[in-house]
Amino acid sequence: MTQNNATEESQANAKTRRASGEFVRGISGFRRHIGDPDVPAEPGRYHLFVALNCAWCHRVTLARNVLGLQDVITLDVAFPNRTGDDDAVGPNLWEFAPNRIASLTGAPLAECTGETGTGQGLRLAKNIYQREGSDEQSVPILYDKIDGRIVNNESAEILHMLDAQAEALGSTRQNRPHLVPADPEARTAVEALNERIYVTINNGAYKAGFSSDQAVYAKAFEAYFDTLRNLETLLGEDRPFLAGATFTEADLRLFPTLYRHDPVYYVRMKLNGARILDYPYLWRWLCRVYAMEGVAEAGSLIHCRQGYFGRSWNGTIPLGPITPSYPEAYAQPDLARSI
Ligand SMILES: N[C@@H](CCC(=O)N[C@@H](CS)C(=O)NCC(=O)O)C(=O)O
Repeated sequence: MTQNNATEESQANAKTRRASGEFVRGISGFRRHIGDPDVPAEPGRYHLFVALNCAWCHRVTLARNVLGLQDVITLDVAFPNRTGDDDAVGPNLWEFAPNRIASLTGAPLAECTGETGTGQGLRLAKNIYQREGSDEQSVPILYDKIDGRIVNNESAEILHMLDAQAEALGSTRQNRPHLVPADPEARTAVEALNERIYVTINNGAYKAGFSSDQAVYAKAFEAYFDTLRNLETLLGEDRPFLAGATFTEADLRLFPTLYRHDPVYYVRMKLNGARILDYPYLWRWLCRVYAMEGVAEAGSLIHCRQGYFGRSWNGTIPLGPITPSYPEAYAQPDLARSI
């Protein structure tokens, strides 16, 4: 399988790089596609396992919603914090625990579900992989409820197949966006944006926040804000979306990171060079996408804050930002300085 820079990062010398303090993301192992001979596009057949604080899962919940597939693809939501060090099953595992109390709210989280996709009420995402002899444990997972098998666990590929098969999967959404443009030139432009956004923004945020080497952090920090400045200029050329007049995959991929920037990443990933609010075109783009049908419901900043802070440092979750508060601020495009 050839490595695609817009989807995953090089695993070259991954061990040495990790040992020297660089955060290196692994590769997803399940890579079948809806439309393959044994993976027919049928309404109601597929299920998604996600966590709402996971930025990669956010891609697939966004695709499910903007493509109008909420009624034909079912969804389970894991608790934002993974298992603790004292858990008998081991630490760092996604669990389906609808009654677990969130320290941020002092109550269970309404969006969290049990595991309903396999029909076995499993506790962990890891258990879904174990059934197929795999030791993977990540989310998102696209699952086939008819033959009881995992189809794919790579968000970039999952959103492509939902886009390509939306009609056959039963989408009834009028004027739904086409995430991958039909026009080859536009598609090339979107792919170039995808790669830069993946390397410096989507994965770059983790490279900055999770690396324990100052030089690696500083390089990721510079690349992140360099791309934000570049995208600000791009959107300043009188275009509502990154690739022009219509919403594409490039916008969908950028949104989860910028949605998390001011309320989470600014502190948690040490990306405190600026807020998105300080970029008037990017801010208005963020509000424009947030206002699209199905976008607001596809994510949760409560889950993000609980997930990113709930098990870090001393476990307390920052209560800010207060003025403005988020996500309410995303309904105020004019909050950013005038253009
Ligand atoms: N390339 C995958 C990455 C998925 C991923 O890294 N998910 C994280 C959550 S944000 C995870 O579950 N990590 C746990 C692990 O890999 O053990 C995708 O985009 O779907």
